[in-house]
Amino acid sequence: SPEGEGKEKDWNERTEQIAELEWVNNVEYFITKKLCVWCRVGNGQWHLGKIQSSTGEAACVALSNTEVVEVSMKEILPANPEILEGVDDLIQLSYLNEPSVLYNLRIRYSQDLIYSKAGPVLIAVNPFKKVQIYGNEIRSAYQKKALVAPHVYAVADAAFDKMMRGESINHLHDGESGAGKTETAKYAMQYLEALGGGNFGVDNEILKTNCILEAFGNAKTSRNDNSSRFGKLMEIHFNAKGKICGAKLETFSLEQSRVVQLSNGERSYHIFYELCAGASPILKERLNLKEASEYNYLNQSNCLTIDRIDDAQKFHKLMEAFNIVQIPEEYQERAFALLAAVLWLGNVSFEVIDNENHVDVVADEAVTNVAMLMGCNPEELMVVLSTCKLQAGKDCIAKKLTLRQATDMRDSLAKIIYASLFNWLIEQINTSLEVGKLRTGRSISILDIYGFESFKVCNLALVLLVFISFDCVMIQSPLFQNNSFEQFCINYANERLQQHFNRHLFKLEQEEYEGDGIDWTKVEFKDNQECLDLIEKKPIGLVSLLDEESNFPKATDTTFANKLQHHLKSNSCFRGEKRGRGFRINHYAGEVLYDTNGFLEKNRDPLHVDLIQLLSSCKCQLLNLFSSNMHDKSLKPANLSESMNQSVITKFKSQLFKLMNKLEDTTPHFIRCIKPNSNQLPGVYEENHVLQQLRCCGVLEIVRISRSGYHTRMTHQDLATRYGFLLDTKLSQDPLSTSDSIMKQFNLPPEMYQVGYRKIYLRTGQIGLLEERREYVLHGVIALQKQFRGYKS
Ligand code: AOV
Ligand code: MG
Repeated sequence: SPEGEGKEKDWNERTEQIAELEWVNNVEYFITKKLCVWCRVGNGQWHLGKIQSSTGEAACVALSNTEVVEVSMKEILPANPEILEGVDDLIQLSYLNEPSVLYNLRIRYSQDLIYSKAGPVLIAVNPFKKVQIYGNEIRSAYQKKALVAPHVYAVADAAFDKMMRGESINHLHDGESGAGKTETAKYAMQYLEALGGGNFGVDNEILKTNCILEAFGNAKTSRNDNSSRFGKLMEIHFNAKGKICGAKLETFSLEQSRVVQLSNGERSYHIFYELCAGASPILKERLNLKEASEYNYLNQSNCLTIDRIDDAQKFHKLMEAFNIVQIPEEYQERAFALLAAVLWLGNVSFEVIDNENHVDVVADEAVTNVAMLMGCNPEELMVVLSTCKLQAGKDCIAKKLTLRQATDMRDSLAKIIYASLFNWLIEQINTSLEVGKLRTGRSISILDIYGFESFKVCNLALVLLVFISFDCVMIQSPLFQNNSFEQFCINYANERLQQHFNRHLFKLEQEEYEGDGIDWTKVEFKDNQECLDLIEKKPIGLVSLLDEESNFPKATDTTFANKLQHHLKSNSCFRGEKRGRGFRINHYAGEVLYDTNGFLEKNRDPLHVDLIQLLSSCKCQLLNLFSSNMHDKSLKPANLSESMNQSVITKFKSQLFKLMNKLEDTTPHFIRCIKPNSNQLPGVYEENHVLQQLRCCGVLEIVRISRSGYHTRMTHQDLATRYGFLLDTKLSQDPLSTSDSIMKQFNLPPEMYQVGYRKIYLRTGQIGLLEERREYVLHGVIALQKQFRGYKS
């Protein structure tokens, strides 16, 4: 081949291509050397085997169970040599194909090695059991760099080091629901707390806040017994010595509908059950509290407890956490009273008084308890729950509500109280965490957001449920959950995060190489821009159309579905349903069928002026505070009615954009959490389930790009400043030629680096050589200085 051609091709990519090429041309070699291959047989599973003979089109393969099968060559892929079995970074695999990656992760998983690397990304496979890889000893080993195996501790440690060098960092935890994001995030926090602890006392508090957040923001769903129903960004600030000096918590979009409406087998927020189970007899009496099973909001889903979870014990833990975060006891009790009020609200019932379905509130124990707990007049409460005020000229007339409207009003009140309480708690936590109010510019943020959700898509578990519950009388309630507005919001947020991930790992990287004029072969990746366009584009995107239709009084879920079909059918990520109210979106993580039922109503979520007034009239200070907050918010923009009507999805979108802006300014570390089976079982590794998740997050592409990419990059100026003094020759004025001299002096092989216009690009591991050399020289200097001082004295 002409000279220099080799250089043009990227080194590693070339080896990989050669490997694949060799494979195709060297099937004979595989036969004679008895090398292993992967072979896909009838059921779609990959099996290890050895080729016995090949016709070019097909081959006879002896599987490891001694069975011999004939398969098309298309169904055969090279397997890696045994020495590469269970490598801790997928980059090391000679043959990068799906069965090899799956197998590698499986081998590690079976040895409780739940963490692996895919280049810069940490992969965490949920063990669903306690594994002995955490705790003080292991943590300090990572801190001392005595352990280097992939671990969330290692990621936290690297982030910490980077931060101390002046970069702002964030960890992003991605993965489907129940994959382990929240747990992994907690381990990362634990590590940082241990590292930066011993100052101001905040460090102790950060982990404790998790306990409060999980009680109020997590719930049992069909996919995860402790599912986060809100997103959170925890920003931990450090001082110049690397000690924690404050933290800030930001939360996103708590799922409010869960307070009033549950799907079968799921629970509402943990706190309700914990309160009912754990409150002291005195507290119970003061709040007129009953068993969880007595409350309609809780007993509607036939699920009151979680296996192996003791709600009462959790309640005591929560009280401890409250004290650590310094929420005064008086306020704790007020908060509990409001929770009890929410529960009693669910028991408020209505009686129909005319043939137009208008209603009155039934004056029973429920409504008196609510009034007592909220500190308002029961009559007033009953009026607010069953009437609406209409402005007729100058007069205000009260109109009776229908059963449906009154129920909605009651549920709205419950949701408003709960959501306000949640936000208030976050404020309390923040007040207690922001010790010293130091904004040092040194921070690490940890983002843990609800995972991608789709019911029905991969839910063998649900199908099973149908069979199991045939004995019960549960047939009338829909066992299959529909994907609704909440899932749409969650998946939209995940779609945005995925783009952030893509941008960082693929787009920006490649753009930077090209912009800096270095040789580079592009890696294709799955871009999700079209899906985001489908959702966000103005004026014809899903969000705009939803808002438009929500403002249109006569619109129904069906007209909305038709409108979507009409305007969006040209987008390849959209598919309308022929009949009914459904539509499908082809998300990066798979296709999801949504049901428009309830979309418009959930999106409107009108803020009832009557409810705000009621809250402000209550004797409870917390409720007064909530109502004035709502007033403030609704009054800020010039047009009151407009902001009151700002739709849920619009608010969600602007929150999401704020978050993304924040993320743009920081160096991300990605942790991809993988759920190995859909039943939350230990030791079960379902290949297809794992594969789907690996495909969604483009693991193979990440490995490919980082194999052929340059992990470390530094401006020539920075390189000269840090390592220039190591040069034997005189330092040149031009940083670029200094870079060149440094590379030459340290004999870095030419395929291990590239010199761009602005920066130097190094492959993984190369910077370590330079650092070692620098440390060595510096230590020598320090030792000399010491000696010198000793000599003088
Ligand atoms: P998620 O945050 O990703 O789901 P979690 O972090 O809540 O998932 O994990 C689900 C469950 O898996 C936990 O309750 C643990 O039982 C188990 N688990 C996860 N990681 C580990 C680990 N490292 N070691 C032991 N057990 C683990 V969601 O919030 O539903 O998207 O919305
Ligand atoms: Mg979670």
